[in-house]
Amino acid sequence: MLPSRRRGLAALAVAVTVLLPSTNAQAAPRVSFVQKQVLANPSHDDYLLAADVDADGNLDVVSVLYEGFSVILGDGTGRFGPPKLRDIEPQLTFGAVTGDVDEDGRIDIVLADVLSKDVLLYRGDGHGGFGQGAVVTSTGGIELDLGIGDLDIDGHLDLILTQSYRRLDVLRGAGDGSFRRTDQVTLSETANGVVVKDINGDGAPDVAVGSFFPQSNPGPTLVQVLMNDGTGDLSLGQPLEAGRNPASVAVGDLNGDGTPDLVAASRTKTKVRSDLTRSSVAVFLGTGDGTFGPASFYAAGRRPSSVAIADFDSNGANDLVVLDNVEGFTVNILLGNGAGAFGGPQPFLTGGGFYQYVQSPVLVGRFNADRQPDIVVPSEPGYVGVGINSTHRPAG
Ligand SMILES: [Ca+2]
Ligand SMILES: [Ca+2]
Ligand SMILES: [Ca+2]
Ligand SMILES: [Ca+2]
Repeated sequence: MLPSRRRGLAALAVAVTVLLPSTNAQAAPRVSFVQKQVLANPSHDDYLLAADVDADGNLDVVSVLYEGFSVILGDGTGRFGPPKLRDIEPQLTFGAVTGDVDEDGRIDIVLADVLSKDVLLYRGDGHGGFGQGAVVTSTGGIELDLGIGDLDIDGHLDLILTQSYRRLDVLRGAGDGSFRRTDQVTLSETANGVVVKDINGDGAPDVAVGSFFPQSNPGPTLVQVLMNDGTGDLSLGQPLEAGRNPASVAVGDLNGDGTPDLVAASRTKTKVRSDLTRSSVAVFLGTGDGTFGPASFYAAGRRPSSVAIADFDSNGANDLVVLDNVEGFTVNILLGNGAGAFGGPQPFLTGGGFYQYVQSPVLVGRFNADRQPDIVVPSEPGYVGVGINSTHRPAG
């Protein structure tokens, strides 16, 4: 049952601000956040995106709902305006991306709609509004996720679409909002959690994918790395064992050697090896040539559904944020030691509520003027949870 949009709008008022200290008594917290519940009209299965949709220089949030986009404009001080709802045809998405795919200087949204089996483009008007959905391609399968990046380095954004039946398609952008389906890669697992990042340092973006719906059973599930040959053609690289159901993958330098590393968050804690019993994120240190060393596992809550990388305490070492989503949610911060190892989870932004079927990513971005990364996560119906990083300075 979808929540009533009118009810949500009528109930709108003021963001509730709650100071939420860490409840981790074991270690003195070195990070802190000011938590806000910001009205956003989300339904149970909303998918969050962060982008500057009105081109004012301040990061905004778009909640992709069953019946529309809820656009929440950031003012650059950590505050957000009232949500603006843009009705669209009913859709259900497990994956959506933002980018200026038609190169008019305005941020657009591309989403994979499971109901129509279409990939749809919504062109941004540069003021936080979006046009009618235009079909980019029809897939005929169940779309599991989208990624975006300039794979063939021609200056135009391309799309990566993962589907059921272990399919991964590359849709090459022409720069006018149209895409041409080219390569199709058969994966060893169904894939979601698409990351587009240069892994081997050749300047061509590569792709890494997790697998929330693995077909292999039982046993560890593979994170799959696809290397770009420089022309946009992808081929499967080293498979990485990352626990069971690695729903989310992030790539970044975790040990400060300048080469990208990879972390995967696994939603279940099925015992597939003894060292996985209580562990929930798998960290793979990169060699720089596209391969990775063996996994190190770190506890990160009960059922981590999303992971992202940022330096939350501004000490020069990247840290992890992991969204733990079972019934209600917790955002756990795992502080990095700069050598690729991580401390125990420090919980922040705990909220009540619900099990979210659509696995929205945890968003990391700078929503106020300081240089500390902030967090936005799906929250209770009607709201998104915002964590303004106040580690080194109280946030407004
Ligand atoms: Ca903005
Ligand atoms: Ca555009
Ligand atoms: Ca590369
Ligand atoms: Ca750090």
